[in-house]
Amino acid sequence: MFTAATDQRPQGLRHDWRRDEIEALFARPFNDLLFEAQQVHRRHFDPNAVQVSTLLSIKTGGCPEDCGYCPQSVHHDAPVEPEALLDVEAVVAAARRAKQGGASRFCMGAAWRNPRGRNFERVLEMVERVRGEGLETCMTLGMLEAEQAQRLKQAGLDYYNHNLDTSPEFYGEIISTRTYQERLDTLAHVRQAGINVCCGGIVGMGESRADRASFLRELANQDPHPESVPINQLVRVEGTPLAGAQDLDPFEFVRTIAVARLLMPASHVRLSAGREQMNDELQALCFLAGANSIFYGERLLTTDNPDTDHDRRLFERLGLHPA
Ligand code: SAM
Ligand code: DTB
Ligand code: SF4
Repeated sequence: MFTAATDQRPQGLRHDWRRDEIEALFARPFNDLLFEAQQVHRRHFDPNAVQVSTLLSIKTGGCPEDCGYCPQSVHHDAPVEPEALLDVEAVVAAARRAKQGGASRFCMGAAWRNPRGRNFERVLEMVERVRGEGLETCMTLGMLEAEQAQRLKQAGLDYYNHNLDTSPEFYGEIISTRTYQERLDTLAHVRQAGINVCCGGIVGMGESRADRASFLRELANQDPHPESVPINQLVRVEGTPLAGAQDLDPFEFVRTIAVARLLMPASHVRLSAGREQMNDELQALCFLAGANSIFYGERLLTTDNPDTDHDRRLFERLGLHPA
């Protein structure tokens, strides 16, 4: 019932979406859109199971890229103290704590344009050791060469997170130091190495609905779909160019989740950054719209995530359980 048994790849998935079709989904009455997304969700997943990942910043700040949303860029003046790459033992200790807290996947993020030299050797060791603790592993280290992706695979990496962030049309408003095509190239290297792809983006950066449709089209027209699709709501950080971005209508955020669910029915859609700024009712609507993964733990990379007690209580109140 939940996934097709034969070739492990669910049947009937589309990779040829047009933007006008996706915009038509966005424009549907809210109740119709959510009902349909929930129906599709139930065909592929246990509707009350939510995958739980914990995030750790293994190398913080000092990043040479100029992503307009990001507090870790050297181009901006956000209150983030740069730190060197963590020791392997510190990462393993954090992974153990995450597992005890109930996480099934441990995601490690580094503020790099791309990994290099001895640092790359150290992250390979982190992958091996964290996997040895019985957790799924995920890394986000910036751009990868094909050979680096293969070495991460050999070390046992399960997922690589690399986001498209927004539509190709809006992208130039946000980032100038890395092209959209470079992102697609890294994703191809990850896919070719046989690592699961975690790829999504950010909404609430001042993009239009047409941009949100175009961004989801880029994700959904990848074949196969990314296994994991993080939808982040912009966390506005003082000192970044997007600190003063306009509020996004919360229902528009829920619609984005629902459309992602309809376009990529068998992928995990992660209600990612921005939960700390949402109330419980809005998060519940996101789960109803088809979100089935979260980051659990009181910190994202440099910004706050909800308290773990609060999240445990939210799961209880909604009858959700970790997948
Ligand atoms: N440096 C690597 C890279 O960008 O390729 C990996 C780490 S980077 C922080 C991972 C992702 O976090 C970004 O692609 C972006 O989607 C998300 N992110 C960063 N800052 C954010 C913010 N203020 N609000 C929401 N999402 C954010
Ligand atoms: C993703 O899409 N969201 C996570 C993860 N991938 C690495 C990062 C969110 C970062 C939010 C801002 C911060 O804490 O620095
Ligand atoms: Fe650097 Fe990643 Fe932040 Fe961009 S999103 S500035 S690449 S850490």
